[in-house]
Amino acid sequence: MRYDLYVVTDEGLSRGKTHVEIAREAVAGGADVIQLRDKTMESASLYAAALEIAEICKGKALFFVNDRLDIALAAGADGVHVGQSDLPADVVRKLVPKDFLIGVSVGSVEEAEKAVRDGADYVAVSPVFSTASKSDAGVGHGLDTARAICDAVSVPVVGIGGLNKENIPEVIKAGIDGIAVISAVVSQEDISASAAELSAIIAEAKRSV
Ligand code: TZP
Ligand code: MG
Repeated sequence: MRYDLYVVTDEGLSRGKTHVEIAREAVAGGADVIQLRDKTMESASLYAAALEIAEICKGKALFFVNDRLDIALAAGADGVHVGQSDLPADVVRKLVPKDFLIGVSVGSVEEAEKAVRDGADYVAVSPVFSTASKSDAGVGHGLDTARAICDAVSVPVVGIGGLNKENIPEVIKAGIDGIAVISAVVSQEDISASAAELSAIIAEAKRSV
């Protein structure tokens, strides 16, 4: 599984673009993963968006739904992404088909190790740096914590929070496998070009580690 460029959709930060438009443009630019994230949309609309995004991602990118296991399963997504206050990963694991992927947000080595024991396929260090894109994200855990988590677990480790083209090289250097972003792609004028640019920076950074 490739988690190199992981784009999280957000209609509040996208200059008016819908989740589906964000996903289409990000995948066209080479995003490896799309996560549909919306805390307020009604289930029917979220399901409709998820169905379209599943089609867009088919054969091109992995597709995760944030938090909403029901929507992820119903729309045929590749997986669900849960946080520390969502349905626990071990409970999710009991409810899903064998090949269904589970991602878990973590902020410490202990949380990362527990997530893996509970059946996580990847963990996301969240947030790596402080960010205005998520009001309750909290203070960034920083690169030392990111490095410690990468050393502690054998599943892929994604980083999220304040990541951009300037800091990607140092984040990759810390051992992070995947760069998850909202604003560095979703808020840009040209989503596809921004995704392509970040993908190239990630690839170059990985060649130099
Ligand atoms: N989870 C932790 S930080 C964050 C989420 C969804 C927001 C990331 O947005 P940005 O703009 O890439 O900092
Ligand atoms: Mg959540």
